[in-house]
Amino acid sequence: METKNLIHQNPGTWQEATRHPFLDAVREGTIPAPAFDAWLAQDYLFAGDLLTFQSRLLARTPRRDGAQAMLAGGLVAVEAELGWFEEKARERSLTLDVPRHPTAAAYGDLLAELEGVSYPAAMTALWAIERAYLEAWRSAASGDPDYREFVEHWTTPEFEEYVAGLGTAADSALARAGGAEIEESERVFGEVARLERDFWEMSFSAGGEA
Ligand code: HMH
Repeated sequence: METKNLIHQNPGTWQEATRHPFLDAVREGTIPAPAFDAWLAQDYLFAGDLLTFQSRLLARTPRRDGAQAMLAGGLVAVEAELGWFEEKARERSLTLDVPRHPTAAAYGDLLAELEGVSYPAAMTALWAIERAYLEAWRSAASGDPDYREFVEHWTTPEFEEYVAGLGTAADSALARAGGAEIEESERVFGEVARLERDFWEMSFSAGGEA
């Protein structure tokens, strides 16, 4: 089993994780500001949780295939991303000191749970998390200039290369995994995809409430 099979075997789930009216509205420039701002503040919280998960994953990543260097580089990038979110929030006069929405809390719970799953499953989950964002933001590309820097953040060649590196590390781990670990990897892939969909849904509905 390889990472690409996970996407091919779950086309509907993956489509929902990576295509959403939120992203269409970003592309068209019709996203209501409250929806975008809600996404930004909740994604900042998510990125903080991701940093925690990824730090602990690095501690159990094997040296083979350059996986440690790849993941350590990713960790530096996630920390820098927190600073970038802080800067974007300042520019938009937003506070990042907001309560966690239940969906962001559920995603944080999954990240915490991933600390207890096998290495192949945890690496597969991290790959799915980043791969979902790459595809999702690609679907918002070539649109409204107001949001271009957000689209670019997750569609640069560097980010693409990072996602490919995560895929290589996950495939290498899956190639060595036993049946139970493969099953666990399939399960966490599904959970990541479901929470990615819920995250867009959460952000988009925040616009309707305003
Ligand atoms: C919800 N998924 C979510 N937020 C992100 N920033 C990423 C993935 C990519 O890091």
